[in-house]
Amino acid sequence: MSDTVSFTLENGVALIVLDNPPVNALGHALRAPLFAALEKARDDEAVEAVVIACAGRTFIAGADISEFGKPPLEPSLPDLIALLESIDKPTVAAIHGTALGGGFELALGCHYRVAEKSAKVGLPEVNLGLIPGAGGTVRLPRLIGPEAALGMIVSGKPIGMEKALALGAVDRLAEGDLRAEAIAFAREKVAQGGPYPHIRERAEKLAVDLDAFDAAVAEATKKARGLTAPLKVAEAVRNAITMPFDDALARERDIFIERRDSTESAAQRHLFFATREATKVAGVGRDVEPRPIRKAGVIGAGTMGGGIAMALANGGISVIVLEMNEEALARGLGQVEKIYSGSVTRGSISAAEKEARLSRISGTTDYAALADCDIVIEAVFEEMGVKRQVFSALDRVMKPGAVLASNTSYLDLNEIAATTERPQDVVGLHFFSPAHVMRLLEIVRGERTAADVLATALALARAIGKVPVVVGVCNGFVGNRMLAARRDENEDLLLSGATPEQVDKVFTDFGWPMGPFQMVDLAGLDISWKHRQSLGLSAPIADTLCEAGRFGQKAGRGFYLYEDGSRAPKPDPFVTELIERKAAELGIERRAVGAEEITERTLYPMINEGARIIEEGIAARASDIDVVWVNGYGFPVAKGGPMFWAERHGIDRIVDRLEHWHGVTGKEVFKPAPLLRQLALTGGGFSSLA
Ligand code: T1G
Repeated sequence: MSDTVSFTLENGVALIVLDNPPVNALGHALRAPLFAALEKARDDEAVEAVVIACAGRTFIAGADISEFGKPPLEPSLPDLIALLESIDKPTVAAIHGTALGGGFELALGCHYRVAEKSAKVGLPEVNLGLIPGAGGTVRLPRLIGPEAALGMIVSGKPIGMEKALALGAVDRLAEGDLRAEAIAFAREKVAQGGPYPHIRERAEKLAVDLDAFDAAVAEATKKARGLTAPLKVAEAVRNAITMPFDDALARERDIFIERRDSTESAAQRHLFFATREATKVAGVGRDVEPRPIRKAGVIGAGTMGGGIAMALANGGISVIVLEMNEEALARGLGQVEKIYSGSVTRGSISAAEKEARLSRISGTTDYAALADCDIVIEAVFEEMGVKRQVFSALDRVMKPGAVLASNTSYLDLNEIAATTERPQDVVGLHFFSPAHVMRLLEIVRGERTAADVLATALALARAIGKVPVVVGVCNGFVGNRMLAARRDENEDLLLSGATPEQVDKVFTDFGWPMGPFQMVDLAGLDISWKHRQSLGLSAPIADTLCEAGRFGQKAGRGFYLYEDGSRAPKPDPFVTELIERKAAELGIERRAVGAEEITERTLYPMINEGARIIEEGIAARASDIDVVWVNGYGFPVAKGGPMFWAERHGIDRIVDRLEHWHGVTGKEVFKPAPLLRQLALTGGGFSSLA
């Protein structure tokens, strides 16, 4: 047939095997020969049944995402499945690995599904801003029931075979050789005789109470977080209940095409590839072996140290936490236990899983106890002298080849590495608080960091479910450096005439989970106050609030009031009066400040700093910056990240407004970066830099 599709006939069963590495994505190179193979199976009288299997590590993992946005090539996936459903001989999908998206939809076009016990099936299109576009929202409800289908497709999470068998999503689990057992299964069905009903003809599970279904929709889409696709999934699944099959199928395709062509989906597909691209690091090819990590050490049992220890334990790695004294150690480990207990109470993990994770975490006050760790991550006070002391001690104690990592959020890693005799083993692992929750991990590459140490950091990130981005050494690396570029303007906008709630609303309208003033109230104004003091900086309004003990939510007041322990921010006349007074002291005549100005004076400096970061090589590519901001700071997924958004918003427009605000304020953060000017002139975007 072709180099991607083979066709063999064994004892009346046509075995069609797809081979399109790495994940058998259903690109045109696969669809065309597969269509021919299915026609052959349909028309050849010697064929009594059909088995579709895949070579490599997985069954079809979906449509080829890289084809979206390009002119569609026939045959389409729906054409393939329609052909499959025209075959009145038993058709069986032999599933291993992850049958996802269009792959699972193709399997649903078969009469039966036989799977390996370790396989998973799912419809994750919602993660790409899409809905299934080849019948998934119409066939799956018929197979497993509308509510079960709704939960799977809105969450986008695959299910394992135990659940899939119980729901009826697969018909049999293979005990041994998948292909042989799928062929035997097909022979059984031939022996039983027809007819062989397709899923499209089965409607018994659609008899559900629509009010109950609508209630399930409300529950399932609660976490849509402003994304459209989850809501559209619900609409399509509801159509499967209320409409004839073909009408629901046609409506599904219309919705899929509308979503595929949306900026929201383009943003989410950009992030899919950007996240994977970020793991491709210059000088760290696939031939560079990571060092094995069996045991880790963490220095410091505070909020960050405890969170990092949990992240490691959650990834199955045993951890020994070092603190300066027993009391601090007990306090830190006690906090870890409390957080795990909270997860059990909320039903996030079982009590057994809590015990399993806790069993991987131990404590010590003696550096010598860390000697045989494969990696140690320090999370001590953010002060260079303290870091240097810790690394000197580690240099004396740790076995040769151990990786020495700093969780510093902005200090010079090269200076830290120079404290040791082994700078090549030193790397930055910048976790984001809470470290056991936030997915971003900035891997800071020092001048001397060895390639296999970077490979080790990347492998560790994958093992503990983090999203890694390798960054260079500068103050704040990527995320915090861009945040600093925005931060000064937050206060200046208040002095200019905006209120905290006006600024925060512009952010939440944009899609951020919360605005900068709600965020600093949540994090604690005292944290940033100490940071400013360490840098000799001031912020007239925030400093005054701190001097008054108004540290934010934890103090019941900050930029907002939090009455009776509520977390709901209320505007506070004290803050309004303070802003007016400070503006008067500074001779600033306050005026109306519009939403556009707020966006220009906060988001544009970030993008400008991002351009500088690319120019300096601190980030290897613009999409790495998008990955940082979406996974570490809550930048709205639907906007694809600051650099993706800037390219679509118009870089020339951004440069023009930066010029304006640079003229008005004279501030460096508004002076357009040369790269930004160049892109504005050429009309290219950041993606043109690839
Ligand atoms: N299309 C194109 N390339 C893909 C791909 C896909 N569907 N899935 C993976 N890749 C590439 C990926 O970019 C990487 O490339 C390599 O394969 C290994 O991926 C009509 C419309 C399958 C669980 O959303 O979840 O079907 O970096 O590093 O960690 O209704 O890939 O090596 O060059 O992620 O082992 C629906 C997406 C599509 C599944 C494997 N399907 N993929 O994880 O490897 S839309 C998905 C994954 C659709 C239909 C709709 C994962 C994986 P490179 P990887 P992994």
